[in-house]
Amino acid sequence: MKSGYCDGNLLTALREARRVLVLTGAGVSAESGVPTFRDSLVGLWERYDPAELATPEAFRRDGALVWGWYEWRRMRVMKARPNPAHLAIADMADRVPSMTLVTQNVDDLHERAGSRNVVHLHGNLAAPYCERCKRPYELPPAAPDLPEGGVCIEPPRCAGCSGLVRPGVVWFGEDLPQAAWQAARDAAARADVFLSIGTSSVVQPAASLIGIAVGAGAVTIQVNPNPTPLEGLVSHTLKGPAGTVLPELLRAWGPGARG
Ligand code: BV8
Ligand code: ZN
Repeated sequence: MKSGYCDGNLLTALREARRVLVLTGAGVSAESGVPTFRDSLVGLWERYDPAELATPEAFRRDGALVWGWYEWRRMRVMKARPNPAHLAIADMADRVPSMTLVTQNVDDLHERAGSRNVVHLHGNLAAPYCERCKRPYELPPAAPDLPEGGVCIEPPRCAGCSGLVRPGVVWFGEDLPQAAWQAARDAAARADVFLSIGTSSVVQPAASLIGIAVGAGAVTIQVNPNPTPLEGLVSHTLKGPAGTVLPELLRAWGPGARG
């Protein structure tokens, strides 16, 4: 079902919402210049399928290729700034009694936009750790200075056990962090409004959250310039870039229950 920003049912649902769940994907960071998961395969990595490179097997096979890819992506995130989509999502939290923000993104742009208690389902680029003893690895404060086409970088070694340090993300084939996944499922089961923003909704189990919310009777809204498998399932689709759609939606929404 298509909607404009000023669809009466949609605005009433937002204005009356008590518990809102927002799920974001890489599309929310796209307008900050952070390539989406698929767009990040350029230069050195362009011949790889992301689902093949973001795996423990790839890291074992060629740690320098994989560590170099994550360092290049971390550099892009550190040079990026939150965009109006991140800022609108942070603002949304002040308009409803309870909002849970769950992200599939591994960047910290939601936090830098002012969002708090962000639930990261797929980990975080800024939190690498030793694959052997799990000791967190302290990254240098400055952004890496890497060529745009990317470069292979040997993964660092753990100071405690000299094991290999790995990116702090959830790779394909790895379980999601238990607490984060539980929090996301609880929020989906209790939400009266579920906003799915900037995600292709193909990666599991994150993509199953919307089904939990629909089953619990939530009003569901997706924001994406492109079609996704959620068409026909969600109550409302707002077609367009999140950096434009979300500020417009907040203007139509008004100050909100707590505004
Ligand atoms: C697991 C971290 C067991 C790494 C990522 C069932 C069926 C089939 C397969 C599976 C299945 N269950 C499990 C699997 C296997 C697999 C999977 O889902 N495979 C896919 C390929 C089908 N899942 C796993 O292995 C997961 N682990 O299942 O363990 C288990 C089971 C149950 C419960 C617990 C455990 C682990 C998955 C996590 C993988 N790691 N990220 C890294 O980043 O390097 S996933 C990664 O890809 C991203 O985090 C993102 O979530 C996903 C997709 O990336 P993108 O395409 O870039 O982003 P997105 O999908 O969000 O799409 C971009 C969207 O933005 C597009 O729609 C575009 O139109 C839109 N857009 C663009 N510009 C804008 C915009 N939108 C708004 N505004 C804009 N301006
Ligand atoms: Zn170690």
